[in-house]
Amino acid sequence: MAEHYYQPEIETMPREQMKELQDEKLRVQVQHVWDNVPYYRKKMEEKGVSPEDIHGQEDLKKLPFLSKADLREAYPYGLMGKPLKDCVRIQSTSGTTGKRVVAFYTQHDLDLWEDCCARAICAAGGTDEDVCQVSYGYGLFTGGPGLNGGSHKVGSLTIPTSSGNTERQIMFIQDLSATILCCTPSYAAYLGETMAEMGLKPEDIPLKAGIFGAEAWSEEMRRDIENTLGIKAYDIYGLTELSGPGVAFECSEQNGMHINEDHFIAEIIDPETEEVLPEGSEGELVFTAIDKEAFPMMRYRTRDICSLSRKPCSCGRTHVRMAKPKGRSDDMLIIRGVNVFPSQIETVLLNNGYPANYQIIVDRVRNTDTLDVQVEMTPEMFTDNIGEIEERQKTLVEGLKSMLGLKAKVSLVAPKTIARSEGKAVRVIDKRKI
Ligand code: DLL
Repeated sequence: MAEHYYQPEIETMPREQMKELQDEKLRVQVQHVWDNVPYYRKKMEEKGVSPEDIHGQEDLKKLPFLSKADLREAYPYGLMGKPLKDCVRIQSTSGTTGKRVVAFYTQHDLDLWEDCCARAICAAGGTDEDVCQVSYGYGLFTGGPGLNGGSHKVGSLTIPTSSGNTERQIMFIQDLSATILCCTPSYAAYLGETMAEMGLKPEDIPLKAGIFGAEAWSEEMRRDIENTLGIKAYDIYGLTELSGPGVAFECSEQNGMHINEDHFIAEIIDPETEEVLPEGSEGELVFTAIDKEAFPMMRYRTRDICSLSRKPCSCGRTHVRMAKPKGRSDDMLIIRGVNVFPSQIETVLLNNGYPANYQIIVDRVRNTDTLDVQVEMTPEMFTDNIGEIEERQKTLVEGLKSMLGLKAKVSLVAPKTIARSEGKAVRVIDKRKI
């Protein structure tokens, strides 16, 4: 299939030209922020930097960072770059602790966000012939509204099911011939499981592609979803602070997500020293939004851990690619001094044939951290033969030991005992913080 772009002149723009475009937008944006966002201007003044010091992205490092703490401090209006009367929408994060992030959008900001989502849908093969079922949550969460807007721009017939009511989702996929499914990977896995229970095979449904994101998911989980739904599964990344889904998206190569560089400049920093790291290094992703008006994020620290690659991509897109984020630095567990990402545990479980239905329970018993991984058996594995279960548990304990360098306790539980998620899955229960 020939590669399909939404805005080919931008998506395949030669790199030199892209840099010029970014530098020009960055200069204008720094001036905009200086003139209109006193909170950030103060930070710049404290660092002794003014708009005249910023000529292009090589000067980015002179600018101060913004973090979640700044967003909390400035909540709700302190980081706005436009008066409220020029704004047409707010969206908010799904966070459960502290003040949520409230992001503001002008019509221009909504347009650029929806363009990014339209690019993602086209990269997954979507056209105006497609029927796009959007099963991300609608409302304050950006997943539903973002992909909905992108789907309209592509001209696909959009089914705004939102999340939940799983059997009805499957009914719509079948009756309305949905070809593209947009939801979190954990919900896609649950839809696949429910379909199988309903006796449906991949060839019984018309889906061809899925656009899944909003949470970290492993390559193994991708393979599982692709097999159970009979589709090609594409990753999509984004965050409310920068607009929502579509900051970056996968192409047919499925090898990293192209960052929409005409809107967002990415850097990778060492989270401890805050130093910018060279291409290919793993570190914290930092973004500067160079043409958002209402909520102009400068050097925003995402806390997501990944690396960047500028290697040419066979899809023809020239935009830099980010590797699948391993997880957030604040998702990283430190267990008995060892750094553990939930995605590493997921890889071991799925490589051993288990479904992505698991929970990680961390506790502290007599001053020692404990790691307990509960994982569901598939109906085919399910048995009451204790010896067999113990053998299976032992294999997983060994697999985890070699992946993490740490001894975990593994408990195999019966199918369907771990709660399913319709949005972002909650994988970790850290009782040490309670
Ligand atoms: O999750 C936006 C979104 C919606 C992205 C739908 C993709 C699809 P927030 O609720 O603000 O926004 O959460 C943002 O989710 O910093 C990452 O930690 C994580 N995240 C988002 N996409 C991915 C992904 C939406 N593809 C936070 N892989 C981000 C890994 C992801 N983590």
